[in-house]
Amino acid sequence: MLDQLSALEAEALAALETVADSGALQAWHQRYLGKRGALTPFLRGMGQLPPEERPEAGQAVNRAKLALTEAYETREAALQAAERARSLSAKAVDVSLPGRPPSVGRLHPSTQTLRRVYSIFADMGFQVYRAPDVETDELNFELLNIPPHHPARDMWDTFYTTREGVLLRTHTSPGQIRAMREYCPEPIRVILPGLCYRYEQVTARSEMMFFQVEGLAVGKRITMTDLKGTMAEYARRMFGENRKMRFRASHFPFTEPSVEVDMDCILCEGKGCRVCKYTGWLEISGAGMVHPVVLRNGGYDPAVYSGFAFGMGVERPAMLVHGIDDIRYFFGNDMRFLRQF
Ligand code: 2NM
Repeated sequence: MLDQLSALEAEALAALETVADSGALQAWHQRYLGKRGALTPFLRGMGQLPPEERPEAGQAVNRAKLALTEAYETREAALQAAERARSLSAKAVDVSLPGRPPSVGRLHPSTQTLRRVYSIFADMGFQVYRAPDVETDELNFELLNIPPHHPARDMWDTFYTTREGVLLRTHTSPGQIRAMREYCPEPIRVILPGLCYRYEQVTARSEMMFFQVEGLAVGKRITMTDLKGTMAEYARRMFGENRKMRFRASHFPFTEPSVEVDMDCILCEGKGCRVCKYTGWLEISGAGMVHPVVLRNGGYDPAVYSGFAFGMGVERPAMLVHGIDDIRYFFGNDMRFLRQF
């Protein structure tokens, strides 16, 4: 019996050598180690042996079973490794190829310009004040010294809503009233950025929706020289050193006196070109000293307090700096445009 056992073991090990894939390996396992495999009769045959031979025979069978099981596991691991190696070389991955670049977003050019403006005015002590886009007629016009039916209203073509007295703000000035009422009687320095809306013909030079930044300083001895210094510092930081500026008399209902702020044309250095319409000057802002009526509406006594205010577009300076010739690109959502900034 022991001879038969070792003959079977040798046969099984030799057969295992020829097994080349996992299917053949399973067949081998069934044939030698399975329930009805070649080893089972030896285990079953124990009972027929004389009792004194049983321990030795039992140990021999167990040893043979262990040896075959170990050989099976070794072969199984070797086959798996070979299959993995085959699949790796067949479906090769070239790890030296460059990866797929993740698509990275960017800030809208108006946002980039706005952030430069915030930074410049922050250095002069102005904080950003946020106010709603949907406003009342009272805040957008009346408290800014623009009464109903006054001809000054023709300066703003307004989007009215279906609710009486509610409109889309035509400028960020209603936020100035909100800021004054929130902080009075403290002195304030705020800028108000945000979208404004005007019911206008859309052209290369005017959109129905645009960004504006207004500024406001209110205190006890604020004068027009403070306004001029603030505008000059802004122009230098935004458009470069050695910028020249000038004030021209103008009119706004909420300021008195009112001015237009010009700087020398950054494209022709003041010599005259198509962009500055051969004047050598570019208009960068409207401004003035806050009208006493507006100061009072904001909660300040105009006999004690004074202030300056200014308002300017955001897309226009961005167009100048980047040489963009049509304002409609800003809200056209065309990636070919937006990707350039
Ligand atoms: C401008 C030009 C001039 C302005 C005035 C005020 C307020 F509320 F303080 F009176 N806010 N904004 C102002 C003054 C705005 O935009 C062209």
